[in-house]
Amino acid sequence: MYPPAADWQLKSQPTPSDWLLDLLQKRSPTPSNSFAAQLLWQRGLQDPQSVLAFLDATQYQPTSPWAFGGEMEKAVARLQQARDRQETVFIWGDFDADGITATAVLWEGLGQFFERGQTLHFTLPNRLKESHGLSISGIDAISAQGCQLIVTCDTGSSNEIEIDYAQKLGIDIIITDHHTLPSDRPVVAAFLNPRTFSQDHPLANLSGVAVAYKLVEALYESLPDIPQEPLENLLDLVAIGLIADLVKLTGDCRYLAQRGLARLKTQLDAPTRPGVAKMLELCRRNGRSPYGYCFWIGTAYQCHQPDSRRRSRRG
Ligand SMILES: [Mn+2]
Repeated sequence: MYPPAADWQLKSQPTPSDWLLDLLQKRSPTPSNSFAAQLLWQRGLQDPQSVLAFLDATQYQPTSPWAFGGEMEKAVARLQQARDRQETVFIWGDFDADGITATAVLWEGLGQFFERGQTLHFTLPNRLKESHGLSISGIDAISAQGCQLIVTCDTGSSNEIEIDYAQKLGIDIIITDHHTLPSDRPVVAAFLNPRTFSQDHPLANLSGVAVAYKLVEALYESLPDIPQEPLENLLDLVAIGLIADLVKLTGDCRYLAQRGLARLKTQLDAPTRPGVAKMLELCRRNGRSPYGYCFWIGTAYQCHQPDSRRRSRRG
């Protein structure tokens, strides 16, 4: 028996304005740009500035990290306090591609302000034995190492019990995450989660690595004389996490992914991350696109961890 014939509901097709066809024709002279114009128009790109920003990342006006408002101010103030007091800070990451790149972004980014291995450390759940998110046993372990502040990435929003437990041990927490919001804001030093934005906000779809990047960006803006490395050096990691996590690439997500892909390509000629450079080389040999690079790098790790799919997402 054949399945019933598809009953397609076709969206009405408004006609794009002539200026859009002219603009596309100037940028990319081809016999017809009408399909591209139609697609852009239907995606809501209906003024020259947003079309130009879509086509060229350098024309996009990125959103300030301070769009997170008071939560970003609290996060930066708490990190500055930790720095002034020489506190022991732990990054608590996650083991998927977004979580690992987020951990690396905080390790390198916060590492400009804290001494790695001395006042700054990181911890990741063991994928084979543990699930996503904060855990009592993990908190015990880092507490024994003198932890006074945890900065989560790609996880932590719904870990109410573990947050409470950490605080009883005298550990403060900054949550950076993009997973489902709990019914009440957790009682933490700062809570950065883009789900608090309206759906059409340019930061609404940030993945874990991109939230971590915005925190580092705010810290760079607050203490501009301290970092030795340019913030942009982190963008290749941001692109990998954003693309592998399959978030909707609109607004700042698309901008960060575009800039990150450009940065990632430089790893082929002038590698600063040997592991990433090696994976890129393998991708190139297999003829993958730059977008495919990120997805492949992200999923390569999954392929070697076959039990991961049985675990539920909780963080
Ligand atoms: Mn994620």
